[in-house]
Amino acid sequence: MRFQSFGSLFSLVAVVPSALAVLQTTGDLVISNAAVSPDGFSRTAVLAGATVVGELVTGNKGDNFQINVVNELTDDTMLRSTTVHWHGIFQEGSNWADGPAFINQCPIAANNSFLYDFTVPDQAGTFWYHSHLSTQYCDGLRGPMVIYDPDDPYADLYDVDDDTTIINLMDWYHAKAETLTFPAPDATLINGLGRYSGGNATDLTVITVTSGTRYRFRLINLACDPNFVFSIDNHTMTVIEVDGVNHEQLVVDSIQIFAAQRYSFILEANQSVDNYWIRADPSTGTAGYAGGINSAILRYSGAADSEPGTPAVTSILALNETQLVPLENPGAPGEPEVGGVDYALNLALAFTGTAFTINGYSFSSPTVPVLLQILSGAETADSLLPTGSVYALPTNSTIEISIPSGGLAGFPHPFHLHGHTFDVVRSAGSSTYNYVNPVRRDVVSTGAAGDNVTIRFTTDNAGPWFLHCHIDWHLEAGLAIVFAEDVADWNTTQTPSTAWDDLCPIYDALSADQL
Ligand SMILES: [Cu+2]
Repeated sequence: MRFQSFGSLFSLVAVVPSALAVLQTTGDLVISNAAVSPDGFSRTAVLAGATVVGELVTGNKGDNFQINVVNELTDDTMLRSTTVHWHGIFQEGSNWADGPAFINQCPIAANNSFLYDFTVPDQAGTFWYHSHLSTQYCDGLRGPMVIYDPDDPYADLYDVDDDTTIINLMDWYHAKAETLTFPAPDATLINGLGRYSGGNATDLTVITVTSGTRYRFRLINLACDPNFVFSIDNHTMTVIEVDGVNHEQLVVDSIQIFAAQRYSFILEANQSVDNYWIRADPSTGTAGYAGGINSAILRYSGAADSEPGTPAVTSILALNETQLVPLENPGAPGEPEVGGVDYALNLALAFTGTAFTINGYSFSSPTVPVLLQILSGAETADSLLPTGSVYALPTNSTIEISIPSGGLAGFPHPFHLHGHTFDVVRSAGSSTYNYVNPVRRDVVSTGAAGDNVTIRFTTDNAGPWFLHCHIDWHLEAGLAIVFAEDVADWNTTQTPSTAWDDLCPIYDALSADQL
């Protein structure tokens, strides 16, 4: 089906309401069930702030956040408990507020609330939040989070940077996550609207720009699985931020963005007043743009209220990760040679046909959160559960992790480390090692057969930190480990709230239909 064959196009295109709810540093984030039909197919979802794109959470660099997650989930055909992870936030000194269930906390039971209290002293940029309980975020619990920098070094490059310049890319499933095994998504949503193959020509998101104005767009991949090749017809994009880290300007015409990654780019509205396709071609699901799938609309003020007629063109300036250079303090810790660190670890990945393993162990959640195991008396890192999946890291040390993914089933796997950014000294698609100024980020594609993506960071943040594939179906199938950082000091460095102490007893008392 081609969009030219549709009938009354003009009436089918609607502008997304601009008055999105915003939660600024402090307040309630209500998690609830509701029926939604972002692509014309109605299903019950798990929502943050009652919208398909969860309520925007914002603050400034240096702010303290006090976000009270209120669990009003009632639908027992999906998980009723929840947690929220603040993706990319270091949580230094507040590991208990990081969010992953059974690593950092027990889930929040329905009809309960839990206060996430954390400070963001030295980070700014584009982040997001999502459920970190099983595959719950695939049912909808995900939204953007932006930390603004009042002293942004790139402030002179753009005129507009607000809640209208956030571009949320999502995969969307018509079935509930618990019923799915390694599924393909039904639709791509851009800012909460999209179409599915074989569906109706429902409303698409319209992003309006004014000719002559420069915009800082914040692109977020909130997907459970696909990476997207993102582009905007007739426009280049100047990338300035990668996963909450400022980078030197890099002009591109397309961006392959993996699950959980973010980019800020400058777009100058310098083309003729018209409509242009915004494209996000997914790696799984239905590719292409037939019938307006995987699309949204960039509309210049004054242009007709219609769908664009611009054709898809071949990218000639695709983003290449090896060309990204951190703006501040570039350079990887350690010596400029393979293994030139205090502690080097190789991750051998495998797939059994149903489960993923790392160095022979498939991750499955312990019943007692890793952090609580120490606080409640476990003596040594060796005794931490789950067996084979927890690695004690020496404190104040340089760390190198190599991940030869070798075309493992389901590749490319985007790996995310909690509690840190890392320097990617060897990127996917490259056999060159760069210790001088490699990209710094918190999610990296581990590539295909022949790749050996290698990252470095310094252990300066005590606590248990999850390292996992951010394809949520793969995490659920065990593609994860936990780093126990400075474990000997958790009893003094980790100070959870009393409400945190109460989470496990409440959760453990739930009956099966209340989980
Ligand atoms: Cu994966």
